[in-house]
Amino acid sequence: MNARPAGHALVEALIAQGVTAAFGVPGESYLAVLDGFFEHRDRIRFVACRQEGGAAFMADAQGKLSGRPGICFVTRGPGAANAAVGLHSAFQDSTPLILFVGQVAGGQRDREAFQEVDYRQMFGPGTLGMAKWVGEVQSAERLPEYVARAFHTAMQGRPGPVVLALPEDVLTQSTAAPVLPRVSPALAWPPPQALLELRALLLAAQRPLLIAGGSGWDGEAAQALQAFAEAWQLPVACGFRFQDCFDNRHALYAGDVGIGINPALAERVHDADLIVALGVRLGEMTTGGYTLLQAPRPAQKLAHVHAGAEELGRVYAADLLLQASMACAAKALRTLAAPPSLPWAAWAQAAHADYEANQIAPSVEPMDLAVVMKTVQRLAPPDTVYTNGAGNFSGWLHRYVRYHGLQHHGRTQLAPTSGAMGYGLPAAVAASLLQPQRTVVNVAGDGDFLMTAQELATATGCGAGRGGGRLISIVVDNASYGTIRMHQERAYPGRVSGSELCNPDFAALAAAYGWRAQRVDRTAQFEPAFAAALAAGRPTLLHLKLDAELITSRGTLSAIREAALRRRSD
Ligand SMILES: Cc1ncc(C[n+]2csc(CCOP(=O)(O)OP(=O)(O)O)c2C)c(N)n1
Repeated sequence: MNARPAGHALVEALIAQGVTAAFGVPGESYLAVLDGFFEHRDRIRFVACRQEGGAAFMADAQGKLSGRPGICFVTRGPGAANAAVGLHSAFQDSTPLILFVGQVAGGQRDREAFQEVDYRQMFGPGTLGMAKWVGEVQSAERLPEYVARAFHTAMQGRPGPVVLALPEDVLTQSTAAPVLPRVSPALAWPPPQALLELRALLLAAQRPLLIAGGSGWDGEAAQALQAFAEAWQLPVACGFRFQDCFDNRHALYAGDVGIGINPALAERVHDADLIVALGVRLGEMTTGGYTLLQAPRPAQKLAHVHAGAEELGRVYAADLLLQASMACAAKALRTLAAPPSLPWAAWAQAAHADYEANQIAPSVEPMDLAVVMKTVQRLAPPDTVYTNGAGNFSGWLHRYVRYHGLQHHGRTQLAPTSGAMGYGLPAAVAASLLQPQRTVVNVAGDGDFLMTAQELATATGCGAGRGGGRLISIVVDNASYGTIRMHQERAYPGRVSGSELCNPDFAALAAAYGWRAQRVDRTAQFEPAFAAALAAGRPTLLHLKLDAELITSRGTLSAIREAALRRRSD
């Protein structure tokens, strides 16, 4: 191997891992790497973002779409601090991601040199919820070892983010270190005995429910899950923001278990006598705050299949714990022979009927978001990717869009289980850039959108939304941090504090960044506006006005306030 700066060797290592784009904000701390990107610009792209939070969200979207680590580069302390939101979101979503961070030269360590931070302390595994592993490259010669470990660690077991610090003096050293081959994650197959135990649990059940989700799925695994569900006629629910694990159009689909759960599905989780949790963490969102499944000993029988040993038995005393990667688990389950007749046919049919009934909603004026979401799905191509951040607006998206199973076109949902506001626009930009033939629709709240609105410029700069697919952002403007307002009305009725917003003209804002933009005030205006966005050759923002009174897809602000006041006077 010819000698070259370690910064170049790092870029070569990324290329060998199959990386074609990295997201970041440049810093003087890693100039040698930026020079490596220049050297290899015909094979890999450095996408210059406008804030590290946006860059890290883009890398998360890259990780979700590809199943391999998303790549983010940031400079020392300030860059790392800004990127933290993306790291935390990747952790909660179990998204493989590598955050490369500039670090001061070895000879300056521990002096609180310019922008110096100890990333092991800042993000270390002991910090619960930020990174699986934090490493610091010790020498140019060992760079390949560190990079390979970062890829393995991000993908293996429960996938997640890792941080690799890059001391400046290491990056400029000349090295003949080799480029290691592409890393494949070591996968865990379920042991045959455990599969038989799972079969026995199924055979003893009357009202089983499968909840699928989490990370590590691929198209074959999703197809195998469908085959397993069909063979056993199992109703399948999806974990919060993992709705594309199972095709939402399938007759066994029961809905998603998360914020704003269909009350009929919540009841069904409660009434099930066996829950098979496949790939999902049994966290607060999936368990209805540890109530649908009571902690630590649920009323239902529980079989939990997860890739991370540390997630198994973490909260719940389950009847069966099974460690397996999601790329393998469903394929193994598919081999389990089902008996000729199953006692729960009516239960499974009712589960899907509840999902279908939940698609119907009374119409509202002047802006009906149920109609909007259904229109989007009717007009958008079937392989459309939907992205969102956090806020009540996402409830309409999750409820009315039927996410296609990822066996058909790969992931169709990019959304943070962490509930991180600002995720949707950067994720949409990344998806559009990485898979330019696909249409990407971002649905955002007004509060949510402005957290990362600067990435409108990234989209314009990198040419996102100008391939065969379209890039469309729908901003739902209710002049409020509506979710918080809703919680306020529940807990402190009538005392509005800190949740009102003074908004810009979103259409004018987007136009200033070179986007097409249109304001939509009434439901009837939406369909032509969305059709025009699909026909346009550049990204479009649609600015939808919504009365904050329509606070969720299920109720109004005044009803929530009145109920709270009634509770007080009782
Ligand atoms: C980064 C971040 N900050 C704060 C919150 C708390 N939070 C959750 S939802 C929400 C309001 C979202 O407002 P908006 O995007 O306007 O959507 P709406 O709820 O009005 O539909 C806030 C502040 C969060 N989840 N993430």
